[in-house]
Amino acid sequence: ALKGVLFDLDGVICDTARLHAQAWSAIAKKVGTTWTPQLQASLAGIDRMHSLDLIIQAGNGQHQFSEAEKQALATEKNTQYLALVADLKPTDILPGVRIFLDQLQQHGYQIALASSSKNAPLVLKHLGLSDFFSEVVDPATLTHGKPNGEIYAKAAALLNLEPAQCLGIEDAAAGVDAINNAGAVSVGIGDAQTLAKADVVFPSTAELTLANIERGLAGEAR
Ligand code: G16
Ligand code: MG
Repeated sequence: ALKGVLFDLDGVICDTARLHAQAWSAIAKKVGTTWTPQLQASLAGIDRMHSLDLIIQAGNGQHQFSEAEKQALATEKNTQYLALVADLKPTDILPGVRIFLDQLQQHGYQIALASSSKNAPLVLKHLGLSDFFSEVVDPATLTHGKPNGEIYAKAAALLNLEPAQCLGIEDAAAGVDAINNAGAVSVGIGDAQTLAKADVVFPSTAELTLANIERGLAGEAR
């Protein structure tokens, strides 16, 4: 039986992508990369340094960035991102998420966070959700980023559960792959085609209820 639920943060609990985009687009301009919706989408769930590499790669390749230059750019992005995070409020929680967390708690599910973001605890605090999450994976302890399953395997282990006893909830294809690679049950939020590998997909967080998830999983040929 399912006993735990492992949440992604960006795109599942809060639209922090909007804030990451604001901060990254300034960096993109600096390194001579045109900011596009495609580039923004490719950064979903990707950790900070790999995101920077993708932004630099999308440019004209005229300048080789040293490790020190990259560190400085990443720090600049994060300073800007933190200034934006400081304004987050409980009203920035995505639709239905707060009610779903209440429902999970009432039904005795254990809840953990599996975000690639080093700022995730701070975001949860501003949203007033910290108390729901008994465990938060520290991405600094990981060897591999999503789509590797390590982060979801770790989140399940922190709850003392097997991955197969857990649902993972993700909005990005790389995240759904990470859940599947860990051996947990995957719930996708977003476009059914993009997230075709998820065990069940809902168009938005507003559909996240235990009943909908049970119905979705039961309807699936397994
Ligand atoms: C999030 C975002 C990514 C971001 C990453 C690292 O992942 O989707 O765009 O680059 O966190 O964030 P930070 O720079 O704050 O450590 P997730 O896993 O919450 O979707
Ligand atoms: Mg996400």
